[in-house]
Amino acid sequence: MQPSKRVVLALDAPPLRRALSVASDSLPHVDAFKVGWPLIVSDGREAIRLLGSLGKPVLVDLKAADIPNTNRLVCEAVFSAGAAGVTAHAFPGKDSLAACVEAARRWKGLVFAVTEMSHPGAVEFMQDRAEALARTAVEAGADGIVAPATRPERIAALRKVVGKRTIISPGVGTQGGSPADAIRAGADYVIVGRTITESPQPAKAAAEVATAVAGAGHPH
Ligand code: BMP
Repeated sequence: MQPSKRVVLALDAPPLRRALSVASDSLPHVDAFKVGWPLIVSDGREAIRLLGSLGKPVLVDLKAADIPNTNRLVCEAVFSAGAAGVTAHAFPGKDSLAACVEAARRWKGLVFAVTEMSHPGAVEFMQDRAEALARTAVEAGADGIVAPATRPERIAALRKVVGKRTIISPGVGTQGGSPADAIRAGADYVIVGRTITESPQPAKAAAEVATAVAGAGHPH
């Protein structure tokens, strides 16, 4: 993934036809696409293939959270379909995450470990353990982590744990986070979904996010 706009477009809702149209409208303003469970369940590998054919990396956000063998099988399925990266939870432990990393290496793919999520409920169980989860991500060899744009101070705290590893940060716009604040706090990329996908003018919305990110600079 080459940082330029530092925006990852999250495509969650089917139909695939609509996701592809938003992706192609937003193309000049984003560095990658992220596709999650709803589109994968409805359109599977075709979603990864067709989004990839637009010429930007596709991250598959399945938040794998299983035993090492199943995680490995999930990652192999995802990378063999043409994905550039996957997400996996860190909480099942270092061995489960390392299984993703091992599979990713065979495909020159990336693994992003989930630490503290962006929604309010993440303070119930995840927040207290987020630094430990980030340390597990580093120890397992993950390429980066997912950290919450809704709590920029938490991005800053987690940046201290992961050093130069990539931080991708969802929670911008619809969930209340600011793209500029997330970047200033230490995110390398913001992940943005509905602010773009549900806009009557997705290209304009994507351009606005990219402008806000550019205005924040990227100090790290
Ligand atoms: P939206 O901008 O529409 O809120 O979308 C955010 C995207 O990031 C969704 O795909 C969601 O599943 C994902 N995400 C998140 O919102 N918070 C997290 O902590 C981790 C995520 O992957």
